Order: sequence, then C-alpha cells, then structure tokens
Amino acid sequence: MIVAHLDLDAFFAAVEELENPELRSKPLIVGGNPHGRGVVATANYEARRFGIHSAMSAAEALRRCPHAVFVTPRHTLYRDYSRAVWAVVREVVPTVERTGLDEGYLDVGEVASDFLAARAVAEAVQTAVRASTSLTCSLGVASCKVVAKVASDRRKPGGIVVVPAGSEAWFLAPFDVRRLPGIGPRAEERLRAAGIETIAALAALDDDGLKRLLPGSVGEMLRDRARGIDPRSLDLAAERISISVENTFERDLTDRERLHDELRRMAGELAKHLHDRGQTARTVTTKLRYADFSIRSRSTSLEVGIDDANRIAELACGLLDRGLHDRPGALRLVGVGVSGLAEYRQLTLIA
Ligand code: TTP
Ligand code: MG
Repeated sequence: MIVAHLDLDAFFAAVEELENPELRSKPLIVGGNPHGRGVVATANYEARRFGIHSAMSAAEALRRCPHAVFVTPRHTLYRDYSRAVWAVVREVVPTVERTGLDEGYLDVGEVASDFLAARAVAEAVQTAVRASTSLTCSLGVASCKVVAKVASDRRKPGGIVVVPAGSEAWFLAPFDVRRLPGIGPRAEERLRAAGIETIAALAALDDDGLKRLLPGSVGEMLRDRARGIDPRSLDLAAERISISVENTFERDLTDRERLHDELRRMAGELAKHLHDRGQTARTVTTKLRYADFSIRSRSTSLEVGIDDANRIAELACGLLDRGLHDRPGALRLVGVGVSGLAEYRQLTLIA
C-alpha cells in the first residue's frame, strides 16, 4: 500500500486571505470574539509566530498579538473551497477517503508503483490544488495511514514528506507520543507518568509493560502504530450512511418542552457533523424509548438534503410529537439520526 495523507495549510485562515488579500501580510485569527469567550479556530502562519494556535482562547490570542486581525468563521465558504479541493484531488488520485473538510487519505498506490513515483503524484496533487483553488496543502506519503498522517504534519506549510517502506518505525521514533494518532489525553498522561515520552519508547514496551499501562487491544494497536504498523485500509464507506445521537435521561421525561430542547441540542450536534464532512442529509429520524423499554422511531424524508440545525430540529420535534401522539407516555431516551447523506458535490449535480 502507498497512501498519502493530505492536510490543507491553515485552512480557514487561508480561505479568508484569498477572499481578502490584504489580510495576507497580517497576523490573522479565525475564531470567536476576543472580547468575549471566543476560541481560536485557526490562525495563519504569521499569527502562529506569536504562539497562537487552534483551541486557544481568543482573548489570549489578542494578548499575545494585539495588532492581529480577528474574523469570525464563515463555514459555508470553507465548505465550498473544500468541495473544490476534493474534486480536483480526485482528478489526480481517484480513490480518496476524506476524513474532514481539510484532510483525507489518498490511495496513491493506485497511480504510483513506488515511492519515487508517489512523490511525483503528491507534487501533482499540490500543483492541481493550488492551480484550481490557490490553496496550499501538505502531504505525507507512506506505507500506512498512521505514518502518512504524522508525516503530513512535518513540513507544513506546503511540504511533502515521503517515508519509504521499511523506515516507518525509524521515522516515528523521535516524536512525542502525543503526536501518534490514537493517543488521547488519558493515554498520554499514563505513558508520561511511566516516563514514556517518545513514540520510540512506546514502540519498545514489552508485553507486560504495555498491559500495565494501556491494557487490552487498544494498547496493542497503539504499540503497533508506534512501530509503524497500521492495517487500516482506506475507509471508502467513511462517506458514512447515517449519523445519530441519543441520550438516556436520569429520569423518564414527559415534559414536551424539555424533550424538544433535548432534540434541538442533538440536531445542533448532527448539523456540526454534517458541516465537518461537507454533507447533507435527506432523512431525519427521531427515536423514542418508553419507560417499558419499547422503542419507536419516526422518520421523514425530503427531496433535497439539509444540513441546518434549525431545520433538523424542527423535523425531529415534529416526529417526536407524532410518535407521542400515536403512543403517549414517559420517555427514557430520545435520539435523532440523519441518513441519506450526500456530498455537496452530488447536490450541485442534482441542483
Ligand atoms: P487543522 O488542519 O488542524 O488546522 P489548519 O488547517 O488551520 O492548520 P495546519 O496548517 O496546521 O493544518 O484544521 C483544519 C481547520 O479546522 C482549521 O483551519 C480550522 C478548523 N479547526 C477548528 O475550528 N478548531 C480546532 O480546534 C482545529 C484544530 C481546527
Ligand atoms: Mg490543516
């Protein structure tokens, strides 16, 4: 397998710079209100020199760089750019697993038979993306996903890092364990407490040590990854069929307003997932579980896909009302799901 991980550089900020070129030379922060409780979504590389990064509070970013320009995110715009990027990437490498608006895996093995050719393919992808959108991206090329993902981050912005087969473990070895995809904050803390700071140290753990620190199959999977072993193939069904959220209440609920509030919150979560993936949904389903554990669900399908939290919420609440009309009673759980997912790309073709 030869796989590339592609990640756009300073994505939201890069789009804002293209839309407003005079921002290009300035430290730019895309995120929430620096005078309120806003958070930095991303910053351009100019702003990063001040130590500003994603998820930092916008107020802190302002303190670090008082002359920075702050703009609020424009998600629709980013989705349009993302769609354009992936359309052109697929012209170079047809098989792609998109894992977010600005990142995904490319099946380079399909078009290149060795790592030298794979580098040329990665360069061709960069050139094509820049030509059609003016955005820059970085790529990591390797024999497996985990190594490609770590590699794509090494020479940002605009870099390509190729890790030829056989050098995976060597490449990963010096990095902080935190860099290994799959290591969450809890695993990191446990490893650090045991003095394991680098990916090499995790790779070198023996079975007993591993069992103590990260028991179970997750531990083995993470140690394999640290050794540059990752059996995952491209998940082409990652263009997932449905997404759902549900919640079991502490106490069974009958209050319609509270049930509606709950559904609205879930609709917001689903809308965010759809936005992140650049997708729309044609079917909304509300699930009701009654005090006696019996389950009912009600669905509605639309002609045109939606991704708007209010619209999903409105449909979900209507479906709940219908369900409770058909069978009144206190509920232990409600859930909302969306299916009939489509890429924006497809939507434009239909429109
Ligand atoms: P990233 O790829 O993590 O960041 P980036 O593209 O801005 O910068 P880099 O050059 O280091 O890749 O995330 C992609 C976009 O997702 C980013 O532009 C903004 C958004 N995002 C958030 O909204 N919040 C976050 O905490 C992160 C990490 C990203
Ligand atoms: Mg990025």
